[in-house]
Amino acid sequence: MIMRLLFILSIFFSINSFAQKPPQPYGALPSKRQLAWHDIEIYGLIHFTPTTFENKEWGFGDADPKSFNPTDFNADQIIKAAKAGGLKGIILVAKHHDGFALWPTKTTDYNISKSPFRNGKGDLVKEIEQTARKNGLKFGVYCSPWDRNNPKYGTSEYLATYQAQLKELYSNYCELFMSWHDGANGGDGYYGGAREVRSIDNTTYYDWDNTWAITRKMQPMANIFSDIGLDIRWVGNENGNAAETSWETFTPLPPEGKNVAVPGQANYPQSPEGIRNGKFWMPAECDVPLRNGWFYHPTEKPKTPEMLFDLYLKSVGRGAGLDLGLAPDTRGQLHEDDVASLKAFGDLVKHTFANNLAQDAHIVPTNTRGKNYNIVTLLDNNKDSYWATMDQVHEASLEVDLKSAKTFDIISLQEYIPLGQRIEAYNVEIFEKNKWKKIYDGTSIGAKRLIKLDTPVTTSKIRINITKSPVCITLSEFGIHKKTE
Ligand code: FUL
Repeated sequence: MIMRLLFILSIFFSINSFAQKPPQPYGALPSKRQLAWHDIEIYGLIHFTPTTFENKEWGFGDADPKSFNPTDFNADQIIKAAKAGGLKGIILVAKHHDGFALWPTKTTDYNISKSPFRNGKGDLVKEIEQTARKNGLKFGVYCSPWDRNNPKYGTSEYLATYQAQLKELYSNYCELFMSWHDGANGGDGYYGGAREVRSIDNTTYYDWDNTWAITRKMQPMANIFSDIGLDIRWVGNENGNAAETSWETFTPLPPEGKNVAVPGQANYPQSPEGIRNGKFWMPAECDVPLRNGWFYHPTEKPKTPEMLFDLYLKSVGRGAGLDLGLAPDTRGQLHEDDVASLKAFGDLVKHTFANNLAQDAHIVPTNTRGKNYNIVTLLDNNKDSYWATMDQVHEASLEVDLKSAKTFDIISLQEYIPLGQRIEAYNVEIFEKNKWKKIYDGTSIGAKRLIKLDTPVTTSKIRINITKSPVCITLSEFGIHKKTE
């Protein structure tokens, strides 16, 4: 009798503990550095070099270093404005295509020490870095591989210079969250006075495998951005939006007629959407300037807070990141219009998402993996806890009882991405006039999905139906919100 009881108990406990094992991961998974990047969501990209003083977008590389002479540089003003906009990181263009280094580099004379800035004793990379950190923002660098000033550009000697520049930037500015590499690859330039066109073979010239090995070794938490990764891919446009369906995974493929996929030669048509079941976790960064250009031009105006909010929904709200270009003027500060726009945008995001109208809801799922994966975790404001279904359950519905009628126009969903991107299709229904009415049909969720309804709806019950997943489902957060006016 006792033996039988023990046998039954052991079966009961083994079933229960089996049921509560975490789901197996699915597909390509994010690394620790990528997970940290997903948390940042919005960050800024500062362009401020002699090109600002020339009122151009691409400096030729021939501007006199003395022209870099901001009348009232104020890192605090720039960083505080970024912070008010909700930005959680800053990438500084430490060297743009014009080749002017904003730090006192040993690699070229074309640098800040030859300018009047701080009487030739300045280091603008340090000033921005330290101010960013003081204000709680992460810091990263952009060092252009193309260099229109350097006489060695186009020869085999230049790579050592570029790699030495990266090493300086990786050594002197603490932990970086990003190393940003644009895909501009040669063309006309000053090149030490030669003033000619220099083309390079971008499949080999920058030796990316070895160049990025330096990044990995010296800055293991720096996400390498380029048009094809390694960690973060370019979204394929500079408008600031990912595609409606947006996968976190990607497989860089060589363009037609080529046999290697390298930065500057990606399969761009697939970049906005990503590739379902791609070989790598390589989420999209949506880079877009706050104004029209990346550099400051007095005739331009910043985007309005409404436009920025829309971009936020179409980038962060599609599992991507938003990288907003900030352009200090010739004083070395952000224009007051930019400051105002950033602040209003930051407030709009903050106030809209401060209040989850589903906070007190009662959610009933059609399946749950066990008590460690309880549905209440969807409302705990902690993306590290999650609800999951049993292994064999690949479809599920969540009925959300809001307890009273709520008016909202944004629905927020998050998958538990450390276990991969799993969900492929879902829809949302609301209970209206005694029946369920479908209001949205979706595909990808990933790190975050913000569904914006054209007009607000009022209801006391919502149903989320997950209709397609190759494996059991995970969700970490759910929210409904009303965009503030
Ligand atoms: C591009 C560059 O060519 C632009 O000048 C700018 O820096 C943008 C962010 O990246 O590749």
